[in-house]
Amino acid sequence: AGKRLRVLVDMDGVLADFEGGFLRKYRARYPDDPFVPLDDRRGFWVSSQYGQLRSDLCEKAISIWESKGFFIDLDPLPGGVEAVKEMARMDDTDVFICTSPIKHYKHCPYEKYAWVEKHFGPDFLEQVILTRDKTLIAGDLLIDDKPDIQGVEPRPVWEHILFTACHNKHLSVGPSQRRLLSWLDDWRGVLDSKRQ
Ligand code: DGP
Repeated sequence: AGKRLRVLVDMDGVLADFEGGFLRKYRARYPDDPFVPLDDRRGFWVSSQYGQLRSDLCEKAISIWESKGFFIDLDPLPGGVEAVKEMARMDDTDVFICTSPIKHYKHCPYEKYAWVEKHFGPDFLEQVILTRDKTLIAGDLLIDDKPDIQGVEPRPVWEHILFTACHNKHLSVGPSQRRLLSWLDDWRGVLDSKRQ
């Protein structure tokens, strides 16, 4: 019998459709301004690409996710909630939702908890980790759509599995970096590969 497997799952871009929710609310609020179609998204930071499109669009983009209701209204990405619930039921497996709140804290942290309660139920709030530095969190796997996950710990203990998103799908990553293309991909195989 091996030790328990600990899986850390990111929220925005992995469980919750941040990019889709952003684009929908941005276009509703700024219908006369240009936007970046999801197929044209490049780079993790939405505000950087909007700022490159036109300098005033950086702060308009930021205004969207700083608004009340942005995070709670995000739709679940296909299969994600079901996959995490299944992981949580697996023998010898602990799963945590590991997410970085934005620094505008008025709505985001509250709504992240509310989103987990809405889609997973109140008992699952026990599994939520809010941190701006994921390198400090110990786990066997971190499933996350951000290509470069850095912090004060130079040697995080997890293996980062890059979850494919519109902003990272064209990135060529090193041969050692594994990807999950979506929740239809073989996430069970990835977990099994880390079990002793
Ligand atoms: P995480 O996915 O846990 O690494 O959290 C990153 C958060 O930052 C998530 O809520 C998405 C959000 N985000 C995306 N683009 C930008 C941006 O350009 N600026 C800021 N401040 N946050 C962004």
